[in-house]
Amino acid sequence: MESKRLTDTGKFLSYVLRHEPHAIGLQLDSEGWAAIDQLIAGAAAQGRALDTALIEQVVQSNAKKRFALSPDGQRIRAVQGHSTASVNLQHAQQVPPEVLYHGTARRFLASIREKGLIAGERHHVHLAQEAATAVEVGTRYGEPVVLKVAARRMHEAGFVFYRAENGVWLTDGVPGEWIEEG
Ligand code: HQG
Repeated sequence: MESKRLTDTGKFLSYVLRHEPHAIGLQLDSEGWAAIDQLIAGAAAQGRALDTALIEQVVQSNAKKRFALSPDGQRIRAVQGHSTASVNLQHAQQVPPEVLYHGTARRFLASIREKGLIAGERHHVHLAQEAATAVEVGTRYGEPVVLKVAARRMHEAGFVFYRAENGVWLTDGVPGEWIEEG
């Protein structure tokens, strides 16, 4: 299958499974799961043809492993990155490594210095284990800047960190004192 169709379908799935399930009348449970037959029917009503094989291929081929299928193959969810209030995914708490990285754009730095890292529309601040990943994330918004977060010391001070199924690290917010500009 050509990659454009997979990329395009992946973007659509991110949109409805993370942000706007109501756009196609889809119900997500609090862990973010949607019934695949409802997803297909909702998409069809909007003129978008999906089928199980296409959905499975997107799940498998997605480079960031953004989606997961339930063991019975009947349901799908995004593993992180939600903004919709209907989902409250209980991620696994984990002890973070000494340093995690956050990629952002230079134009956000003044506000980050003032307020720390805040989740914004999404449910968490997203952090990466590798600086290179953070560069890519920051590039989406402008000239990238990589911030170093003293994650282990933050954790020792009582902050909670989670690791999503696809390896993205999450926390509720990062006050400025834990941030170092690389
Ligand atoms: C910035 C992608 C001003 C923050 C990536 C970011 C990630 C502030 C933007 C995932 C701020 C929010 C998430 C403050 C934070 N003042 N700006 N106080 N605090 N910001 O897209 O982290 O491809 O919601 O730096 O790989 O960029 O979607 O978050 O620039 O894991 O799977 O506010 O999205 O994954 O932007 O990206 P986003 P993000 P996917």
